Amino acid sequence: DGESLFISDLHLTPDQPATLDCFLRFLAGRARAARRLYILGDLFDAWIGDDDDAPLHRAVRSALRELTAAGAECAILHGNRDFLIGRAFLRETGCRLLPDPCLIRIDGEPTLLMHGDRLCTDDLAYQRFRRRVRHPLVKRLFLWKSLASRRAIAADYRRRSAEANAEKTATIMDVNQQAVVDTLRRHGATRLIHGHTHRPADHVHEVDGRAAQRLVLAEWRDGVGEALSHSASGWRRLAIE
Ligand code: OKV
Repeated sequence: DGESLFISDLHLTPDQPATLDCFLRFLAGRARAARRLYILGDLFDAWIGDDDDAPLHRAVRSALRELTAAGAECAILHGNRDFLIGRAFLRETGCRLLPDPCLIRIDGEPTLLMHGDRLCTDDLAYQRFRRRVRHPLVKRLFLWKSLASRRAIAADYRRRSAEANAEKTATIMDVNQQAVVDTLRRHGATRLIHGHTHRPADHVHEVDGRAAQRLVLAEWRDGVGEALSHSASGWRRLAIE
């Protein structure tokens, strides 16, 4: 019943036009022929509100609208950067927002979809930042500000985050193994698909004596992407150029 495609971490930004072009070609080609596209967070490198009318945002909105108008379904999860994607964006693109985590069935197997940042429980500074900026009242106060002051606040966050990350080790920035097993168990899932860590791999975890699979998606960069595909012929990683 058609192909499902999973992508994440495109981090679209005007500084990387080759990656934007790659994504637009993907939407008009492989994705349009698929039954459903899942975007598991961080489609954008930054998102400060649906009212941001930057050219990149307009190009992506209309390309997603063309995809959904052509009959492909597009489901999107918030990432750690574009968690302010809201109702106006969804209305304009025809995309559906899924909660993080979201349990779906693929081939009868309970499969959990996440962005992945919630699994990085060793990064206490990031989890604190996450709780703060995702608080409904904090989000509303931020969105009440003018676009100009939101841009200034966001630039400040990005500068401070780059400084903080330079001091963090690779282990702190990866998923916590216990968090993975706890999450799989809590949701009764035998498969987990996520992005965020930029460490594409197929992992096997043991959950209560049973094997569970964790498929980690790759980031898109320098005009090259990756999509995880599921169809009647099984699972495949596709290079997107
Ligand atoms: C997103 C991340 C920048 C990581 C700020 C309230 C507050 C939202 C915000 C500002 C930043 C998103 C919206 C961005 C993610 C960064 C740097 C690091 C690790 C507030 C609500 F508190 F200021 F009022 N933000 N932007 N980072 O530029 O897209 O995820 S962002």
